[in-house]
Amino acid sequence: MTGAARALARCDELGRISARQDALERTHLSPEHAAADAVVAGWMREAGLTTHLDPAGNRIGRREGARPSLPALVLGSHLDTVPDAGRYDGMLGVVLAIEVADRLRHESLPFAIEVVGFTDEEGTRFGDALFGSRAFAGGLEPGRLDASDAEGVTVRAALEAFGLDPGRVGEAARRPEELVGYLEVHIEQGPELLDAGRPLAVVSSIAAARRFDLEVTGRAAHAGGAPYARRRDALVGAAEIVVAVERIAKATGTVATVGRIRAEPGGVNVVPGRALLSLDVRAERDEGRDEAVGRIDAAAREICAARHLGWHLEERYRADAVVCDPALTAAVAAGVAAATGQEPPRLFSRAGHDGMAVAAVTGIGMLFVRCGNDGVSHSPDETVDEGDVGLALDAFEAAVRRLAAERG
Ligand code: HGY
Ligand code: MN
Ligand code: MN
Repeated sequence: MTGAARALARCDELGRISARQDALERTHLSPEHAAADAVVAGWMREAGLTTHLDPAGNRIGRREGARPSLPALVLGSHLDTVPDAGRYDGMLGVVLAIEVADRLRHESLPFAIEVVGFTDEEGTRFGDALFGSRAFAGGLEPGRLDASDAEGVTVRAALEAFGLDPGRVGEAARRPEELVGYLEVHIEQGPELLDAGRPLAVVSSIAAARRFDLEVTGRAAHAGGAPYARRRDALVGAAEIVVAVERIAKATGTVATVGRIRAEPGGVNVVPGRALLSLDVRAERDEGRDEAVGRIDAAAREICAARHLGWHLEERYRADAVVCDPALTAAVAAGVAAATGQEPPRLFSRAGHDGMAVAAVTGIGMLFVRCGNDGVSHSPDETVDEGDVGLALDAFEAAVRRLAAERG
């Protein structure tokens, strides 16, 4: 079985570890997280890595370099998913990192190799994202352990239920001198490589992002007896805001998405008195992101004022744009050229990644793999081509070998 075939088979195996029968959903500190963690730990051991779960719930496998306790080149991605996810977002990067560690297991390298399966890159369960990678980089915000999920379970309680000590999460933090850099292979999660007819790309930077909970408040009323002139319909106001979000994002060259909306009280014969929405805004630069947020907020206030509605937005997540490290990016580009015979295209990533957090403690480099099926991701229709995955694995291995050669 080739490394690419084994990697895809392992993505299929992880794709079957889900909280739902009908779809893939595996969230932070869930029983499914524990089950996937155990499987990945076994694969790490098979690849010659010594493995442990760090205090934040990240699965880490390590093999020493030519001498013990050398700084580590970290290879990895995340093991958690969005609701109704695809099998490759995150998982492909972890299993390919294990394949590279396996290929290099007999090499005496000038650095240690660490493979990391980060937890909670998506933020699906508790709302904020990058929990594992921010803990790894020592950047976990105060109060993160007090966030709670839809059942009211806090991160703190979930860590304890998972067998971890919330008081020790800070010990997951790594020091810059312990690390050589971080490389992540990830599916592109868009159509650019598909449209260009190219299998791989080097990532230049990762987009800036902010996420919000939005609340529009009106007055519940009878769907029959309430005349329009007296209605304060929160859902109609929210609908106008959703359209304004798309208009403003297009006008500012950013991307903004309302992924979730809920009307309350939710009776078919009741004018909604409250509407709750999510908002996800991204841009290549922090300034562009923040300008779009400002314009969306202003437009929403105008819409709500005209309809005598209340408006509130609360930020749940913020990540500034991150530029990939030039030396690591050059190694990834050289690896792609060695594997494909072509210089790779450079893309900025509109999707967020753990590298946004890890960049706080060491340089990052990323390699994108073409997505099939119109480039769709965050969907069970996510696909990759085995030949592309084979090229990605060869490019990933070549990049690590080049970094080893550079460090002598
Ligand atoms: O939302 C993102 O961009 C990433 O998939 N977490
Ligand atoms: Mn994702
Ligand atoms: Mn991802």
